[in-house]
Amino acid sequence: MTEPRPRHLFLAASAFAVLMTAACGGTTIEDAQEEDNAGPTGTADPNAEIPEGLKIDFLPKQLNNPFFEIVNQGGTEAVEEVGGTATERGGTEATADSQVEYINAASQAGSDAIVIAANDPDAVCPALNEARDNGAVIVGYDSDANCTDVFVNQSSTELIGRTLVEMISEDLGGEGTFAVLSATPNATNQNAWIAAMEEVLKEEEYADLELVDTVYGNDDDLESFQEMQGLMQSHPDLDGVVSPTTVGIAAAARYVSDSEYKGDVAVTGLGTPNQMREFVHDGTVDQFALWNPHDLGYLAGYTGAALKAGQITGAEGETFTAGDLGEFTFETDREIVLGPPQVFDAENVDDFDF
Ligand code: RAM
Repeated sequence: MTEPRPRHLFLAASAFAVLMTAACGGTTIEDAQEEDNAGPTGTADPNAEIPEGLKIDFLPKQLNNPFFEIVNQGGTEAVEEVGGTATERGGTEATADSQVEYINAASQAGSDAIVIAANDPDAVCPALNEARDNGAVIVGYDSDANCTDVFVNQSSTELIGRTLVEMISEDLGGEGTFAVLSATPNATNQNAWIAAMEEVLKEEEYADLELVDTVYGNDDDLESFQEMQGLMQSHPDLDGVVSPTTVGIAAAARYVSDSEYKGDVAVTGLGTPNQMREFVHDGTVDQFALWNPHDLGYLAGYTGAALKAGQITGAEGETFTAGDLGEFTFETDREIVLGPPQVFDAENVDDFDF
């Protein structure tokens, strides 16, 4: 993939995220989710060498999702940089069942690190725990499970929820009804972001915004399109939709751009610039957000290698170097954060190529 040109934005953003995470202090939603996680054990040796030939397996939520294609290119790049072998494993539907099969396959193939975007916080855990017993370290990326060793979070959960609320509020002039078109009902990441949005919506500034419905398109393009259509049938006066998934927002925008609602119903959420560009230029979408998917995969790949090598255990305060992205610190136990989301609009969407 072509690097996003204003890369410095993302790097500056990482530093900002660290500050934000420190400033916000109580990451309550994340903490609540992580109660059952394995957590750091042993002592880190920052000087430990990454052994050659590590087998690192990436299990995205599903294949053929353009977002994960970019994430996993970043992951593969990192693994190649440390002299290992990256394997991407997954099915075409975002289900925990299919992930269990691929976790078992990775484990049987002698995986050193399983890097997973979980489709369910619990259903993948028996298989992941077995893989760990078989020698793999377990890294959550994008969407965590309750049994990972560490989690590579794309951004602070609170900040993503806040950004989503801010965007729909700006789109609606601070007043109106909106619905959420999410991914799968069990997705850890989307559920955490929706919970964060609900918290932010309690603030006085957002008193005139009303979240009237939440529907699930299962990160399937057609299902998401139909859910968007269904939303307009059940709420003909709806003012906007927030879709915190790159699959959902693209389908919602396509539906609205071709309907009588274009210009009337606001569409925002999390999307890739390459998928959303046409809808920004045709006036369907004013703004949307995302992080750098390539960097998320790259950071997750380095995290898997560093964890397997013993450079880190995931304890608060540990630091390691993730190749070109530089140094990262566990600001809290078992979690590192890539950086804050970037907002895209007509002014900057053409500056990004992913
Ligand atoms: C979809 C997936 C992924 C999420 C992005 C924003 O591609 O649901 O998990 O992080 O959207």
